[in-house]
Amino acid sequence: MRDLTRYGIPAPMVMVCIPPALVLAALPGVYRERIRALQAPQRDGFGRFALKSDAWSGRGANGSGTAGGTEGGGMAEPGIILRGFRILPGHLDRAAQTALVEDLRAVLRVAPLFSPQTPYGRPMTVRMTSAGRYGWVSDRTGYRYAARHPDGMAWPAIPDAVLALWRALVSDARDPDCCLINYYGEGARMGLHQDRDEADFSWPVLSVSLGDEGLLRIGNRTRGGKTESIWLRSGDVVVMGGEARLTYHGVDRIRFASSTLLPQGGRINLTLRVVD
Ligand SMILES: O=C(O)CCC(=O)C(=O)O
Repeated sequence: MRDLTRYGIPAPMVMVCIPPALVLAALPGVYRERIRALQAPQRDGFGRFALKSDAWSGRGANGSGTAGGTEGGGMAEPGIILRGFRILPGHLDRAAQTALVEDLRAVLRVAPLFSPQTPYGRPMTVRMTSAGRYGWVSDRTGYRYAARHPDGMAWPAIPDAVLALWRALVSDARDPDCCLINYYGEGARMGLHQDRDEADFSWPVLSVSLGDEGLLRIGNRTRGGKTESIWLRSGDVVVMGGEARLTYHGVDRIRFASSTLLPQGGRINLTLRVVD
């Protein structure tokens, strides 16, 4: 049986044995969305799916020659599919998460977190920095990739452990150009948006969550319409590719201090992108 409490569904609701349709209808919306997310893999036959080969569509599985493909048969791992977002709960164990945080501290010593502004001059609540050939920046002149940190230094290299994740889950034929590092302190959030500053949308975006839980909201390929949400926890990895590559998404809130990974609390999210 799946551990539904892991998705924030209270234990008593899990234990009572009444027809699932009745339970679903009676639940508040946010619980309903989580249960639907859990059911999705069973509905579409992706209760288990092979990474690289079908973790996303568009590259790799059919021998496009530019992605990792299915060599080795792919690694099967339980996952959740929500509107095409492939979520791998707990992909990184605690030791891997801790090691990754250490790697990121080294990045931040060279390229500190900064507070971006929207093009409309409003400060974003998320602080950020990047590693790789490009970093993502935003200020009064717009959203864009830049070769340098706003303070003028080149971005540090993407840590090996992060590249290893990309190579294992997405492609070993081409590395990402940018590892955007978002830090969500208490009260930080990210509005619904599309990731569309990259040149080639056939490359997926790979996202890694560390630290406090964050409520990911997933919308549609155009603005508006119904959305669904799922709590992401430390160690969860998400692949946004294929049809989901241009889907609106955002983080409504975090549960500050819900994780012990970061001593000061907060949530780190990494997104790996091929830029040009
Ligand atoms: O924090 C997250 O889980 C999502 C981050 C995101 O959407 C982005 O950086 O574009």
